[in-house]
Amino acid sequence: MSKVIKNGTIVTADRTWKADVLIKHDKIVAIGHDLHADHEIDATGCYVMPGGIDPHTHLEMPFMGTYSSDDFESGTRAALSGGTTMVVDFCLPSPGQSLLEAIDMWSNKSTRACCDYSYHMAITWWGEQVFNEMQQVVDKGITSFKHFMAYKGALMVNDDEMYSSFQRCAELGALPLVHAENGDVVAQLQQKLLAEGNDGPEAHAYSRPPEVEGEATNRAIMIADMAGAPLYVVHTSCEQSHEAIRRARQKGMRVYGEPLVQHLVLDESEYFDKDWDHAARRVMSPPFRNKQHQDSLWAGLSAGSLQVVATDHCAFTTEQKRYGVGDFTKIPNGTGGLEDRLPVLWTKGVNTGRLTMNEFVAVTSTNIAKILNIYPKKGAIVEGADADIIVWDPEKTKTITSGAQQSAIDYNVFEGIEVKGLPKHVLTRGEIAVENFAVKAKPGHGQFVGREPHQAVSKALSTWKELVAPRKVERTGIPASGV
Ligand code: DUC
Ligand code: ZN
Ligand code: ZN
Ligand code: ZN
Repeated sequence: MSKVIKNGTIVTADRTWKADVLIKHDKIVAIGHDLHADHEIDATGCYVMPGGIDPHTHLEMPFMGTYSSDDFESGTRAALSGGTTMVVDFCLPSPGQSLLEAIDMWSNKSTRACCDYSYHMAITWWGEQVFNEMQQVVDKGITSFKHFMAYKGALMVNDDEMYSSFQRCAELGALPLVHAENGDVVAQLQQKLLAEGNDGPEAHAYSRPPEVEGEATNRAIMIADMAGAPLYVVHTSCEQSHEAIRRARQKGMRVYGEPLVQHLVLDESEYFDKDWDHAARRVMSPPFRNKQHQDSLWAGLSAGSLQVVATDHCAFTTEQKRYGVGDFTKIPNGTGGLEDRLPVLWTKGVNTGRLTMNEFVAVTSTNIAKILNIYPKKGAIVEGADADIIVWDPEKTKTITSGAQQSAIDYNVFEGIEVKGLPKHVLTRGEIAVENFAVKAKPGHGQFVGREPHQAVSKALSTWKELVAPRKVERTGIPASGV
């Protein structure tokens, strides 16, 4: 069946204009005037934008002795309800586990996804098996590899492992990602704080100051440069990390930074002089920062030194958070945000003048589509693109409250914030998932989106032996993604 979105104003990352959008099956087939179809969607007074892409979610993830509470069904329903039509989740092998086995596990979890999804593969250990399997992972369309520089004794990888993995990424045309915090320093600060009797959630913030993030970001950038690889820094939360990214980009390195909507909008006062549950519900890594760091992140988004706004959606119930009563290091790290990312960013960014509408589309959708090499299938309103589209009502308001949310948890970190600007209709590959603000997402509709590798940037070495032998690395760069 064909559909047409009529009378709206199309907003993409690079232009704003009035036109109708014609959809057949799952694709956009025409953009123009006086288009007709079996079914009309009226967009009078609304903006027609590419659906949001959240490149950083943890759905049903085993972590800190439990599992994050939103699975692929509730998580992607939440995503669609807020205008996000694709998520990229982290496939997380336990140390020693085959990467391919982990992909099978995640494929089983994602069968009831309501919107399209892809995966990043986490490198949680290193060895010849991982080196070899990375090729097969790329062949399956997973072309980004995440490295945790924190969570010592669990997920953390060391510098030698990271350097080897980055070199392997460079030759496979894959993009390395880092969670940049100095895990050794964090572990020491945690022990010191506990020994001094600081066991509450506010100590979580003290144990992860901006310096641990700035140091790790800079270290990862230098290692990526030596390996000849680009780098994507997830959840950039502070000026120290942003500064390292800015500097690297100015030198011509392809380094990308991803602030979270939570860090842009919520600050460290959420941890102090608050009741235990309130503070613990906001424990995530990195923690919320002060106003100066927030200003730095906003500036980076409008200046282009930071490219993507994500959520790191990793939702735990209050009951799960209470595993950390008496020891803040046991509070499961993570917050929700999937369904609120777009309305909150629009309200605090576009409505305040910090972002233009086009910049909003760039940082919520188009830039990450380019970085992940899925543009213009995703992130664009052009003929031939997937019909992942939001019809956005800029006048519609609501007050965020957990009682009305799709996420499975019992609170919302944005509780009480009034947003202005909400998705009236949402289409996921041509299917209506939100109609007149009512959610109609269908479990199982979502499909895996495989990605082509980027141009490989270093000479093929292809055997583990060559990698462990010292060699000269040439810095050749990868093709510009234009962001
Ligand atoms: N940070 C979180 O807060 N949760 C999930 C993993 C992470 O790095
Ligand atoms: Zn119809
Ligand atoms: Zn992280
Ligand atoms: Zn994360």
